[in-house]
Amino acid sequence: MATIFTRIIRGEIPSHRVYEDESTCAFLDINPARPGHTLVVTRREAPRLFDLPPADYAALWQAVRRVARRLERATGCERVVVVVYGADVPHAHVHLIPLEAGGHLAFPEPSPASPDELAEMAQRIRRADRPAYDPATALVVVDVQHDFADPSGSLYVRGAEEIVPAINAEIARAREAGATIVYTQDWHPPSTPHFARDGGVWPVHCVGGTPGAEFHPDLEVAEGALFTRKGTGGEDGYSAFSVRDPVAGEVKATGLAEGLRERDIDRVVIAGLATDYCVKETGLDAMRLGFEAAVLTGAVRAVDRQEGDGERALGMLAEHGVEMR
Ligand code: VGL
Ligand code: ZN
Repeated sequence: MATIFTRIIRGEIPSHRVYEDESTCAFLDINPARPGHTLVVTRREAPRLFDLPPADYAALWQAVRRVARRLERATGCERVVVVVYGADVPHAHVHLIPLEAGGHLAFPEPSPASPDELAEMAQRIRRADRPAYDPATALVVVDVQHDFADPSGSLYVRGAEEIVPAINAEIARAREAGATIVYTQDWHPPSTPHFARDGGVWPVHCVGGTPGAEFHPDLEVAEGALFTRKGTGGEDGYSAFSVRDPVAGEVKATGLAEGLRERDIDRVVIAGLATDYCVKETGLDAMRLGFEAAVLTGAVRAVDRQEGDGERALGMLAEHGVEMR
């Protein structure tokens, strides 16, 4: 069922709208704590603010500032108080409340805490980092296949065989913590515009069913894992989440996102090959799709067609909010 905010945004319930953009909408609270009390709401229905995909989250805070500036000018208030309460309506939103000079809003029942209580709480918060792996996390092992990972492979990525022990160690850690392991494989037909001889850029590699597409023989293949094959229909399959027709440009999902969501997985940790292609695209897609993402920087290697491509890919992922581990 649509939330009351969605119904307001759709115009099914009347409101006094003061601002809107592509991903947010702001309207007056009908029970204002002060005149001008405004709610800035995401168009996307997420029950809680901190569950929003990064792009919606960033857009919401941009809108908060724009609306706050308008409230300052419109009401002549001294400051705008920002409240994220959320227990009222399960649809991500922020309250903006104009406050006159000398005015204040009461916080709920403040009472002094002892230095010991404060120290204990501060320590608890500092240690509350999410563990490296948990049941809501998937370790995605990208394309650790013969043609990329073995020095005799047709698209050998320099240093690839060195990361296999590190990946195996991560797989063991992840399984211990109840995380899901996902293995991806580049899996091309014998002829595809992905290959140089058919008009693309790459030497023939990872042809489905041939030894070149097999996992590196030292890679641990865990029981109960998910497997994703990319490019099976002749597409470019750089991301574990989507493939793209190199001629028509059409993008299709691989089904991995749905598979992860079915398991209530909200974070992916990425290792494997190659940093500047499949690792990069997998990380960008993960963020786009609303997953948290991390890259194991010691367990990836780059093609580096241009010197520095791998480093630039990591920089770009970090800019998009991917954790570098
Ligand atoms: C990849 C180039 C071509 C990869 C796949 O796995 O990164 N790179 N196909
Ligand atoms: Zn490929």
